Amino acid sequence: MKKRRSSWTLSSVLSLFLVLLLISCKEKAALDKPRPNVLFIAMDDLNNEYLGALGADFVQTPYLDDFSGEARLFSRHYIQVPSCGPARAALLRGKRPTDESFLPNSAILNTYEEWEIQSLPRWFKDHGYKTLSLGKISHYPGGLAGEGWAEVPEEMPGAWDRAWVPENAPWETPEGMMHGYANGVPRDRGHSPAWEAFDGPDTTYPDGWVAMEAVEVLEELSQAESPWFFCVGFFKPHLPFAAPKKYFDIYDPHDIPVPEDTVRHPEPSSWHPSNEMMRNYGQHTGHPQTDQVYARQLRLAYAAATTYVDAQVGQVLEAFKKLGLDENTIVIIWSDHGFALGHQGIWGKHSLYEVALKSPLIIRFPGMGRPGEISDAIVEAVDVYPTLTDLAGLPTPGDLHGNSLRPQLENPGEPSSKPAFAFYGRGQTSVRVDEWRLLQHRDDDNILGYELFDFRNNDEGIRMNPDDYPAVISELSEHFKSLPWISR
Ligand SMILES: [Ca+2]
Repeated sequence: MKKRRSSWTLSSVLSLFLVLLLISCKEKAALDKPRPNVLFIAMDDLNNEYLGALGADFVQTPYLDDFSGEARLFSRHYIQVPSCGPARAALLRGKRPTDESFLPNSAILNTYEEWEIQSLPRWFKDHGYKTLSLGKISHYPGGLAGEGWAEVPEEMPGAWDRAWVPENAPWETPEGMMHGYANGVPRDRGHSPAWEAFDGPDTTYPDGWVAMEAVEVLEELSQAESPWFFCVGFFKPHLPFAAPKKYFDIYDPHDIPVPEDTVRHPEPSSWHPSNEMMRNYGQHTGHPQTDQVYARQLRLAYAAATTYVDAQVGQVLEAFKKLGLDENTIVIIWSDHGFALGHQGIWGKHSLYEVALKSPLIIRFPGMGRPGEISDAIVEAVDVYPTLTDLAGLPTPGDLHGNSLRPQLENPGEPSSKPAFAFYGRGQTSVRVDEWRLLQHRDDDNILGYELFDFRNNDEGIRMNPDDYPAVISELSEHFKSLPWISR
C-alpha cells in the first residue's frame, strides 16, 4: 500500500514537472516572440476623391490601390481638425481638441507638456520601442518648430529616439522643404505658383528624398533586435501641387472632372472663408479663381502630386516587403485631412465639409482576415492610437477618446462604434453619423446657425434646409453636449 502510494506520488510529481516544463517553454516562446513593429506612413492633404481604390477613375494611385488590396481600407475615416498641425495633434494625442489651444497649427508646440507622458510615440518608447520620425509627422518637418535648422525647439521633446528630415536634400530649412519647389527653391509667400512641373527625377522634390532615406532606415531596422515604431511623413499632395513633369504627362486635362460647385459658387463660402490659396500663391492673390480651364489645370496638378506621392509610398512598401518586414509589422497609411478642389466653391482644406474632413486610412497587420475588403464604418483619426496599442499588445491609456478598430479590421461589416466629430475655429463644430452631417456655428453665448447634409442617397452629401428637419437637428445636436468646451 505504502509502495503503491509512493509510486503514484512519484508519477504525479513527474507529470506535474512535465506540465510545468511545457507551460514554461510556452511562456518563454511567448516572451521570445518579438512585439510587432509599426510602420506609419503619413501623406499630406490627400482627399478620398483622388484615391483609385475608392473608385477614382481619373487618378492613378497604383501603389496605394495594391496595398489596399491586402489591407483594410476605411472609406469613411474622418479627421478632427481640417488643418495639418491640429489634425496631427489629435492623432498623436489620441484625443479630440479639448479647448481652443488644440485648434491652430501650433497645437502640439503649445500643449505638448500637458500630454507628453502618453503621446503615441512616447507610449511606444516607454514600452520598449525604438521611435523614429522622418519627414513631416507632427506639424513641422523633423519635429523642428522653426524657420531654420539650428536652435529651434522640438515639438515633441523626448517622444522620438530620432526625428529628422533628409540631411543632404537641397532645401535650406525644414520650412523650405515643407512647401518646396524644384531643387531647393523655397516658397515665396504670395508670389510662388500654386503648381509646378519640373522635368527631373523623383528627388527634384522633397518626397523623393524622404522615400530614399526611409528605404535606408528600413534596411537598418531589418537588423534591429528591439521592436520599432517608424513614422515616414510625406509632403504631397499638399500645396504647392508640385511633382516631376513625368507625373503631369500621364494626365490629359479633358479627363479631369470639375465639381459643379466651382461654377455655382465662385466666391468662398461665407461661413468658411478659405484663404489658403489666395494668401499664399501668386495666381490667386486677392481674387478667387473662377476660370474653368484653370480649375481643371489645378485639379490635374493635384492628381500629378498625388501620383508622385503614391510612387514614393510604393518605393517604401516595396523595400519593406523585400526585407521580409511585412511578417511582423503593423502598417498604417494615413492622410492628415482632405482638401476641397472647388467643392462647395472652396479651394482649400479649412472647412467642416465632407471633402476636407474625410481622408484615407488603410491598415494592415500580420495575419489579418478578409484583406482587401473595404470598411464603411465611420471612424476617426483618434481611433488610430488605441488601435495600435491593441494590435501591438500594449496597454492603452484609459482616457483616450477613440476606440480600437480591431472589430472593423476583423470584420469589415462591423458598424461604427460612435459618431465622428470635427472642429474648426472657436465656434464651428460638426458631427457625422451614418446618414447625416450637422455643422453648428456659435459664438460664446448663442447658436448662430446650422448646416445640414443628407447622405442617405448620396455619398457626397446633399445640402438640406435645417428648418425642414427639426427632429434631425435636435437629435444630432445632442451629440455636442458631450463636448463641454463647445456647448457651454
Ligand atoms: Ca495637411
